[in-house]
Amino acid sequence: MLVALAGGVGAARLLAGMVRVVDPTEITVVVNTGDDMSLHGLHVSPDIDTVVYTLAGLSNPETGWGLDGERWTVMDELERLGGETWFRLGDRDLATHLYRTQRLAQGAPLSQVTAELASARGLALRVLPVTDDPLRTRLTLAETAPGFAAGSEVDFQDYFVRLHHSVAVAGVRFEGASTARPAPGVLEAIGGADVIVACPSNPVVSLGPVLAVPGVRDLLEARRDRVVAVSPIVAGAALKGPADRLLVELGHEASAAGVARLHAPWAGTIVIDEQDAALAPAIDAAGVRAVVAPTVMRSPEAAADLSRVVLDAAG
Ligand code: FO1
Repeated sequence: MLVALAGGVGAARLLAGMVRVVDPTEITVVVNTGDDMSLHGLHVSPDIDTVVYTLAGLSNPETGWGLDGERWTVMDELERLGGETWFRLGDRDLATHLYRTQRLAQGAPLSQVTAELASARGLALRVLPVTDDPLRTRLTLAETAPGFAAGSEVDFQDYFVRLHHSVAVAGVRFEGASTARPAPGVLEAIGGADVIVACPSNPVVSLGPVLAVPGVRDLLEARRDRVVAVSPIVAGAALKGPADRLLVELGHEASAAGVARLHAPWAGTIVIDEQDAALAPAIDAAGVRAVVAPTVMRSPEAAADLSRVVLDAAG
């Protein structure tokens, strides 16, 4: 049984390869919910939807989020009304948020709703939110940004989308983490997994919230020899998103070695790209086994090859 700890686009890409190598019914994905937001009265869970859409073959290949072949008639009309359209919700994507919001209002936990949505999209693997409780990533800005003063705290999507994550960050916290409980099945899956994969997600704002849910980090540390991380940083840069800048802004090193050191307490192995092969000795010296392989996934086949590397690394 394999468990994947996942954020958004990078994780979804790896998982699209993983399901070609591992029986999907043997895979449980534990997904970050710190990016979730309430917008237009709807509960939006971007990282869950990115994983589900990508694995269902429905996602927009350019953006990595939302549905492919999307129409925007609702957003266009909302624009005409003067409504909020900075966060783009496509016509079909809206159905997901309408369904999720309605089911949550009926009292169904997020994990149940997520299972229904994954099943409706034909997925055989299990997709679990890390928690059913409120968990929201908040970032403190290190400088002024349009509409926000230096030192102000913003929601994740304000930082990521409204501000295009082009603002320095002084701090990150995960509101609700201290009282959040792992969703049903999360600790059991991690506890019973033969392999635990930390997907190439943003270590700070994608894996950070997952690890912040009480019980998760402790269990991963206890099972460190089963955990294989894939570095989201290649040659000192993030392939997508602000991971490299966030690492530096928060006092870490934006390199595969920096990621390895950050994950060292709970990830015994890290797969790093061939461009970072020279970092392997430093990573080994940090007590993490470095496995060098191509990690840039330009196709599902490449993601499948990387998945094989991860499985081999786990032994
Ligand atoms: N990202 C953007 O940069 N602009 C958007 O308008 C946007 C809309 C959106 C709608 C649904 C969804 O599931 C994701 C969406 N994203 C958008 C991406 C989202 O901000 C990121 O996928 C995650 O929150 C970070 O991984």
